Amino acid sequence: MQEYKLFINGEWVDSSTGETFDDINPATLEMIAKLQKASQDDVQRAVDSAHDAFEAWSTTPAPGRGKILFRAARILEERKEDLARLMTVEMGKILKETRGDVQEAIDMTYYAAGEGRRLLGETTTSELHDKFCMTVRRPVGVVGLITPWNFPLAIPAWKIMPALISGNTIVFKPASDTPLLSIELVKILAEVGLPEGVLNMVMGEGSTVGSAIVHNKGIRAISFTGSVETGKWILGEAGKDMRRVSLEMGGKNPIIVMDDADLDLAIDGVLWGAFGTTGQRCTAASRVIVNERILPEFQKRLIERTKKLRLGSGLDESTDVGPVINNSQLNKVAKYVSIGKEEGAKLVLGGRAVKPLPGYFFEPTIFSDVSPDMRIAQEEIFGPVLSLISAKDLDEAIDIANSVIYGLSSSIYTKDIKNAFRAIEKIEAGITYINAPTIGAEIHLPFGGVKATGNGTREAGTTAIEEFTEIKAVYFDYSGKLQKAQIDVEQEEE
Ligand code: UN1
Repeated sequence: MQEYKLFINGEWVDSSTGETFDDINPATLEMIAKLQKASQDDVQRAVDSAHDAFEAWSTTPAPGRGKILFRAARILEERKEDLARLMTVEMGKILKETRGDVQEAIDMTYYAAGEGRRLLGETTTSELHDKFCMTVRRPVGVVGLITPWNFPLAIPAWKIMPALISGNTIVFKPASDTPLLSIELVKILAEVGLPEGVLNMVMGEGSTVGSAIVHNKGIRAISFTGSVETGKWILGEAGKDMRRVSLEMGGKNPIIVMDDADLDLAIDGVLWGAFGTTGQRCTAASRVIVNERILPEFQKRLIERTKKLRLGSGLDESTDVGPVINNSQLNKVAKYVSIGKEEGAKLVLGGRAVKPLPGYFFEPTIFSDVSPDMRIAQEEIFGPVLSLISAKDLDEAIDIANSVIYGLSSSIYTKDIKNAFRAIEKIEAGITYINAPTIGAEIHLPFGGVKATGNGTREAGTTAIEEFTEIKAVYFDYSGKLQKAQIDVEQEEE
């Protein structure tokens, strides 16, 4: 059994705890690797190494940093199929999706590499003569990156690549359920010449390793994707030392289906949005808000199509839905099914854990007659459970869409331009799709949400650089005399 160490200062080193944890294939329950658990001291070693590397890395011209990223992107491309297969074995989602996950990392790596020739600031005018004004971007310093298990390569790349191109050095903790893709990514970056100490990886539990990152004052900014509870806690803890935090947390993402929608298209979208990745996406569609006039027909056709989804090993190309990640997620999904029944929603499909293989499988599940205030319509389940909610018109559908604490992704199926623009204007979310499901964000657009989904920051897109840089305003006075802003300004003649 392969045992993996921590990556500190350019080397794979033993953790100081002597303890390990297991990496399990969620479809078969086979153990695939052992990972060393870091201690608080190990985190400190990683932070020290990132500090030592900062001066040289942050002063390397950004296009030079970009060259390293371009090389990494090419290797990711060459190894795409192997990485996708490894990801399916470790995380469970089907090959089509793990290939997409790797592709998302490739896209982000190229995009960030190209950003090395931009990192744009602004030049602007001055109120005074012979004075030049501009903004420049500076790296934040040592940053702490904490990533989830559902996108084992894409989300690490969303964070690592923009942080690197911006000149930061990194202490990175991947999710304990899926560290292997992060290990591969670290190996690739080392192979293409990332200097030692620039990227350090520590593994282990959130309560020890994550907490040590959050509390380490040497880390200037933290970027976290995960649960609302953990995100709130991080914001509070890091806030005590006024350190930057960017959070991307859950969703209870709605798809609104209007009575003028193309129903087949909407059903295709709902199936993909709700049951893709076994519902384990922040962006997964977990509520479908359907116009009451078409609800019976929609429900009938949706159930027929959902019944055809095949559960099984993600390595089998004919599988549609893989396992959930672990036993505690399986129990959580089962618990929400019980809650839904107790609340009086009607279980119209699925609802049970099943065993096509020894692992953690749960049937695609649909509840009808869900009222918007039920817990299954309010709380993030992060599994293959969909709630159907009836709405009499668009206004009511939007009110229902907005009635949750979250605001990440959203969607509307309609052929009416007015409905589409009303949804864009009124739905409280960071992302709105028209005639497409809630999942499938592209890396060159901002990703993130409103309300409890985050703290206002956005990842990816041009905002990726904002997340990892400080802006400095520069005033360059070449008049050779003291000029006072606001005071020495020429007044217009009355
Ligand atoms: C997530 O679930 O945390 O838009 C990220 C999507 C993917 C990213 C999901 N590109 O569904």
